[in-house]
Amino acid sequence: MDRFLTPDDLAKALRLDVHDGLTATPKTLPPKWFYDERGSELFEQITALEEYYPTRREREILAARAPEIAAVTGARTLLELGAGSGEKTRLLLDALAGTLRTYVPVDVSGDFLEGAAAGIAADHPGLTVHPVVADYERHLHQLPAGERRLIAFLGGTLGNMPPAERIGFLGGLRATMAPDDALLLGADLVKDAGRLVRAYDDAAGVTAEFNRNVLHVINRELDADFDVAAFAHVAVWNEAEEWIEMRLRSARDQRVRIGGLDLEVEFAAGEETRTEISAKFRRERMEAELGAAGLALAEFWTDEAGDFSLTLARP
Ligand code: AVJ
Repeated sequence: MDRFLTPDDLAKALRLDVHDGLTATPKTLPPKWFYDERGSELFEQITALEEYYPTRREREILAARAPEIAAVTGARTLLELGAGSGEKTRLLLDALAGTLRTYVPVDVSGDFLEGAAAGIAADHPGLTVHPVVADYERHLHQLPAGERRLIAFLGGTLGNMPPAERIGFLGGLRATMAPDDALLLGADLVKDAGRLVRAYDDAAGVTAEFNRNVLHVINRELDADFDVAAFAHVAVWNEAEEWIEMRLRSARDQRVRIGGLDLEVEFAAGEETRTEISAKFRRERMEAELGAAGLALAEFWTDEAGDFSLTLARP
C-alpha cells in the first residue's frame, strides 16, 4: 500500500480547516471531515433512504453501461478516487474483467482501504490490487501511472467542489492522463428543488445527524465543547449556483471552546455555518467544465428517470 498521507498530515489538515473555517465570515467547515467511522456509517444509511436517489440511480447506469465502458476504454487499470467497497466498484470490476490487470483504490483512510482492498482481492484472484492512501485533491501526480487507466470518480462527490475548484481538480487530473486514459465521473443532475432538498433533509433525520456529526469530530479530535444539540440541520437549494447547501444553524448565542486550537468561537443565534455544497449538473455545464480542464466529453449517460449522470471523458 502506498501512503502519501500520514495520520499526522490529516490531524494538521483538520486543525487548519477548523481554524480557517470557523474564523471566516461566514463560517464554513469542509465536508471531508464528516467521514469518521460514525459519519461513514451514517452516509451508508443515507444511501439507502427513499429520498436519497443518487446511489441507486448511479448503480442503475453502471449496471446498464459497464459493458460499454469496458468495450470503449479497454481499461487495464481502474483507479478509483474515494474508493468505494460497495456494489459500484464490483459492477465496474466485473465488467472490466476482460482487460483489467490492476485496481488502484485511493482514499484518505488507510484502515478503510485495507479492508476494501482485501475484499476485492479475495473476489478477484487474477487482479493486482494496489491501495493508495492519498488526498486526491493534493496527490494526483503521485498516483500510479499504469497503462490504459480508467479513472473513476463516482457518487457525485465532484459536486462537493465549487466550479473553480472543480475545474482546477479536473485540470490536475488531465495533466496526469495519457492519451489512452479515460475519466468516469458520477454527477447528480438539476431537478425539482423539492426533491433535491428532501434528498438532503430526509424525514427520518439521518442527514441531520450526518451533518451534526462534524461537530462530534471536532469535539473529539480538537478537544472542543460544541453543544451539538444546539445546532440545527439546514438544507437549502441555491438556485443561482445550482447546488444544495447544508448548514448548521446555531439555536442561540453561544461560545464554543476549541481546546486543541486554543480558540474560542462565538456563534450568534440563527448564525449558519456552511458544511457542504452538493452541485447539480446539466450536460452543457459538464461539457463546458471538462473543456475548460482540457478534457473532451465522450459519453453522457443517465438513468431512465434522468436523475443522475455518468460521463466518460478523454484527454
Ligand atoms: C458523497 C458527497 C456525493 O453530496 O450527495 C449525502 C454526500 N451529503 N447527503 C452528496 C451527502 C448529504 C454526498 N456525496
